[in-house]
Amino acid sequence: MKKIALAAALALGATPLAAEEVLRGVTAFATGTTFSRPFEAFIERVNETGAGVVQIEYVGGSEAIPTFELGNAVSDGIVDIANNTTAFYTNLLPWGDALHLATNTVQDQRANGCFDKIDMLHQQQMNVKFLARTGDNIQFHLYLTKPIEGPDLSGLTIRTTPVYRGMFEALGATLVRTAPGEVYTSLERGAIDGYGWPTQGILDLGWDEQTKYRVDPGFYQVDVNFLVNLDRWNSLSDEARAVLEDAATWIEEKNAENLDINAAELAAQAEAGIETITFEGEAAETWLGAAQREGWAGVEEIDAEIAEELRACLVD
Ligand code: 173
Repeated sequence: MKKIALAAALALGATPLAAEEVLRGVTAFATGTTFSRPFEAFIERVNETGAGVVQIEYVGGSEAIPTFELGNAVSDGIVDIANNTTAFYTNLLPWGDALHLATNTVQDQRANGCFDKIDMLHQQQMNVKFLARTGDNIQFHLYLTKPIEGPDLSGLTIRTTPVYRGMFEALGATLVRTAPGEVYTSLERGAIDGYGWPTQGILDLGWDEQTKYRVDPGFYQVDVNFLVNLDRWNSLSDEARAVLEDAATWIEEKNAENLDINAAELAAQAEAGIETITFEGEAAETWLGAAQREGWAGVEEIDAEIAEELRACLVD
């Protein structure tokens, strides 16, 4: 393709075209599932709008690079662009947990300067450009194989990531951290009594077969981010960067669709036999209070200054 473009340009007597840039992209989630889908739509968009300028070659998911290794891989330039959530790269960005404590949207964060702050911190501390945030309007839940009466998780072994750790620990759970790829077999073996996961994606992964209850209300807000190796980002032409930035804001607008997708997903969970345990009144206050308190306490403990700065622009 490059050769043809060059030959065509020469034949026309024009200046040869700048070589088309090709970025290798990897997702932290299974390909074709909920949290890879926006990245896949973004790649398709870039490959259309960036023809002759920049293309993304979709290498794959956690079978290509293990989930918790993807942060290192994009930081080191082994991967050029990654679809990843902060909970999977806390080794590089320990305060990253702040992102899912946001109560506003990525559009708000672009408008109030928060996005630039988050981008700058990613660049400085992780050598990546923070290009886009997907997952707005999706919350997290606790899913269980056995019922509970109230917000007391003592005696339960729960699969976690850093997202839920502080909250579930404060409520008494015993925690095991695993990548999403290990959840199904952990449930099947009875090694865990439940797991934290967002509203969307359970059926996609087949986990409904092993899940009996979802606990409501949900808490926090999903962040699944597109990260570009900073050296690679800086090596791109302005035109290539513009293609990527345009596709980034295009995919972020689609975050609004999550409200409808959530409704369909909750209906499908009920259809699949997953019962809802809903905390109300004092129980709901304990549940959500633990989420907020422990979430921010964790970030403050890591970096009080960043916590204060981000809280001011992530929380309405
Ligand atoms: O539970 C998880 O693996 C997790 O932390 C997460 C974060 C964002 C989207 C999906 C899952």
